[in-house]
Amino acid sequence: MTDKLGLPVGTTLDRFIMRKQEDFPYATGELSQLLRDIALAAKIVNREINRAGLLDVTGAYGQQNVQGEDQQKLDVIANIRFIRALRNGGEVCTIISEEEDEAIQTGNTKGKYIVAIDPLDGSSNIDVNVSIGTIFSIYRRVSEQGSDGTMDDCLQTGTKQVGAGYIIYGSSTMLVYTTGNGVNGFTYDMTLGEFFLSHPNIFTPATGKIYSVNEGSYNSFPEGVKQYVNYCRDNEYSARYIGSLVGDFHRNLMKGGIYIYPSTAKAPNGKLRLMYECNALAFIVEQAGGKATNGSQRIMDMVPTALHQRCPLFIGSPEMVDKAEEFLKAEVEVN
Ligand code: P6P
Repeated sequence: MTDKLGLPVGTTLDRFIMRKQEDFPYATGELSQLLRDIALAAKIVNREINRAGLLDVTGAYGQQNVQGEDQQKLDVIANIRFIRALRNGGEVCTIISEEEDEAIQTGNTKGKYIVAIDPLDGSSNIDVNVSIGTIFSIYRRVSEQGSDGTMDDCLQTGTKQVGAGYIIYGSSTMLVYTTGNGVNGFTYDMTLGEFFLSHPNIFTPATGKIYSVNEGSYNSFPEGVKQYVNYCRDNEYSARYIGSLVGDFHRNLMKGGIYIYPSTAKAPNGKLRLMYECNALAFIVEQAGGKATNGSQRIMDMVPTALHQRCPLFIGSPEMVDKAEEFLKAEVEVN
């Protein structure tokens, strides 16, 4: 019976980061501290989300962001919390946020890192209690320390990421991240205020039977996407689309599946943003054995030209992404 007593509580995120620090290309502790800063903000945002129904923080904020989307109150709150945590942490010189038109200079001119972040993705789901998430991407600055970050620091290809991750505020709150040495998932224990390692070395199945796409836009999909959706239907795949990228992505990562946001009539370049949604999830999925393209090009090879540029996204199990691209290629050959 005594072997049940004193069971270890598990590995905290902090201890995991310290143990893995030797894996970091720049093992001087700054990236470790940056990850801790993100985890702190995630705990605060998690608390705000969990109380949303009790405080007057649900619903629209009354303004639009640079995307022309109605900001939700929690979008603004999450944006403030993450920017403040990264500014106070001191490791980040510049932040690209979905909620900010321009890059934010933190004043940490000696900071070595740039963070691109979607502070709260899927926030329209907050009022109906559907999972939402934070998505982040970390780059090392290319300019000299001692001044503000530059556009060259911000507009780096996804292959230059030194870290990426997401927080999913779902039935449980999880932080999933990579620093280029595999993908690990941590579940938040609110009673202790700690993230504990719960999903070590995440690998996504090579294929699956779940496809995530908004079939309401089917009529304006490119022909190849229509053909792939028909292929999924003919093979009796499961359609799972909750309108929250992090929720759909995480489920597909764990079970196998594909998420597609193609070009549509309303979003000719796709809806998702390259810098703080597509690149971050592409880094994670590739580290987990998956694949992410824009339908023809590897997401992480795309050269960014604007902070908030959009791109089509095909991401998930590699064999499913390849199959979708087969239909897209056939479309090109026919045309
Ligand atoms: P649609 C949320 O706004 C989001 O960015 C993703 O989280 C989600 O997958 C997608 O947009 C939903 O967009 O056009 O299908 O409603």
